[in-house]
Amino acid sequence: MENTNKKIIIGFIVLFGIILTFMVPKIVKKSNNAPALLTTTGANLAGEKAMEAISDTGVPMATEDSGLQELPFKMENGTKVFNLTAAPVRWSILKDTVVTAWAYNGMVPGPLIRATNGDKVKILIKNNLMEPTTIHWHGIQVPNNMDGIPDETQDPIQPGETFTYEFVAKPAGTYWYHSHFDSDKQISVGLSGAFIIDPVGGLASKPDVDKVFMLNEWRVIDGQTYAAMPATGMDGNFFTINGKAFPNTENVMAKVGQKIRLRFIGSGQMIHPMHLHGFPFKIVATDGNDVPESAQWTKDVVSVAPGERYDIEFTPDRPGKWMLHCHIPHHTTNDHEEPGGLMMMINVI
Ligand SMILES: [Cu+2]
Repeated sequence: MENTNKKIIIGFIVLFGIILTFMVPKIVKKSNNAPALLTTTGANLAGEKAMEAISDTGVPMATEDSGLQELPFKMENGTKVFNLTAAPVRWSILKDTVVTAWAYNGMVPGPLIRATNGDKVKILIKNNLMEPTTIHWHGIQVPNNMDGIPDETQDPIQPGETFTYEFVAKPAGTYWYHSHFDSDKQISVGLSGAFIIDPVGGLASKPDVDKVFMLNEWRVIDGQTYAAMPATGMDGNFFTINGKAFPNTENVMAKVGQKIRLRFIGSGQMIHPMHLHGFPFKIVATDGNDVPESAQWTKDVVSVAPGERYDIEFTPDRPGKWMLHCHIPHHTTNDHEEPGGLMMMINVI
């Protein structure tokens, strides 16, 4: 009898030991990995502020109706001089949906800066925001003091100030520029644009159609704009290609047999697997670098992660209205209603 009791007690101790060995680390691990700050605690004032609605007080309606317009330049002593101004603007992403954006030159995305490999460029940025800012030239091989990192490579550009970035545009490829100050908010509400550096003599593949598409997310609740910060639970509920949601996205027009080059730029905080109906395409450049022909993947979906660029090329062999869209179905909705968001048509005649 005593032996049986001992056995039961030992059995319990062993069982308890097993539970301790296997369960406790899991419980501890789970709590270590828990998203402790899904929103903010309220003690983090800067965090609270970043998650507030973007102020629309006194913000004018945009006078431009499309983003990424090519930025004119002036030639000064062999240098191409471009001017940017960062300021808030009310921007229409759909007929009945207006966001409060922080924009370069009053458009979303900011202007398309175009240069030829080896050009000397100077870009003056005037800060008309209520907060400091800087610009990072993503992927372009600039000198370190032109890299746009606040407090590390330059002083933040204060409201009212102008800063001059100056570098040689190289190498050829698809690049983009964006704020590097409080980028969680500033990029999310519009402070980015495309920067294309053409090879001397143009692209070897000689496309007939060459378009840039910047992919973004927006969070609009009760008419107020918030920076879409998926990592905080502040998901986007609108999704844009070049600052417009479907059906207001632009269409690509082409003829059968023409070569089409599309350059995707992931300028938001989410990944977008872009799917083309009708034709496979080749990935001809990644992050501004040409892919050798023997290494070009043939695909009908390309996932564009934040910061990435993919240049694709294809030649339609039959006419039609061919859709191009993100394959995360939520991203093809406008505030949860399909169709919308990241959809557009390739109209081949
Ligand atoms: Cu998507």
